[in-house]
Amino acid sequence: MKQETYDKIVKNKAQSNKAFAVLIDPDKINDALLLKTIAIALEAKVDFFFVGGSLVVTNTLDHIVAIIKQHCAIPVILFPGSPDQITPKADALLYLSLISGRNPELLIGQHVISAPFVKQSGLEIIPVGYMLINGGTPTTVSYISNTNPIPANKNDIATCTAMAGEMLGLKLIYMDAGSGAQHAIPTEMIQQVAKNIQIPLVVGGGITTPEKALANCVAGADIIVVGNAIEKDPSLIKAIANAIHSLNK
Ligand code: 1GP
Repeated sequence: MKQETYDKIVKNKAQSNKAFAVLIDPDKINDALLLKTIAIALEAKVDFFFVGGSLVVTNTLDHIVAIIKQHCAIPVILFPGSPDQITPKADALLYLSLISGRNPELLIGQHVISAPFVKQSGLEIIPVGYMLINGGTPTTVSYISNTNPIPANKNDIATCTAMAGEMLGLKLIYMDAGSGAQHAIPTEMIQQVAKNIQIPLVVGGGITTPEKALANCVAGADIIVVGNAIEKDPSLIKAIANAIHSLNK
């Protein structure tokens, strides 16, 4: 099985280097904006593109990934809201199990149904323990997934959930307050989770400033994901990338 993208993530972590992933939601982008975003991302040395959304109503995923691959070598990682959000043109797939929730469909059910199709895609598969953290308002992902997010002040629940995910063999923990969250995940929670797992930690949802991105990295996040804020102001990419990469050797 392919492992190039995951190896890159692990190597970054081993060197204590922090990475920045720009999230592209296929519903919220057009070709012109995508090309502009790619140009800025190249200049800012963005590490990854994540592509996906909890509700994708357009049929442009394949097209969007093709355009990114055509214009740059930044790895494209699918972040699917459902098993049909897959294209073999990407470099890797976040194979998400929603371990903060108790909806069996999103823990294993949909994986069983889509397994042959996912395998056939030839994509690099990265098994991910996906954890929703309460970001203040109900987000699309908590509504669609029909699960309760972990309360933002319950650091122990988040930590034990991440530890269980690691011991189950998942390769990455992704803590997400949900796209457009009112409050990003508190740094104290990130710190406690990061201290208790060895696998890389991805943090996203409601991050809108370089300061918060930097604070999350100092707290122990290995990859910061930003979508919403960048859609509104693509020039933020440079400032956030600089903040995150300022910690790297
Ligand atoms: C959402 O973590 C991502 O799943 C990014 O969130 O769009 O709020 O940056 P934002």
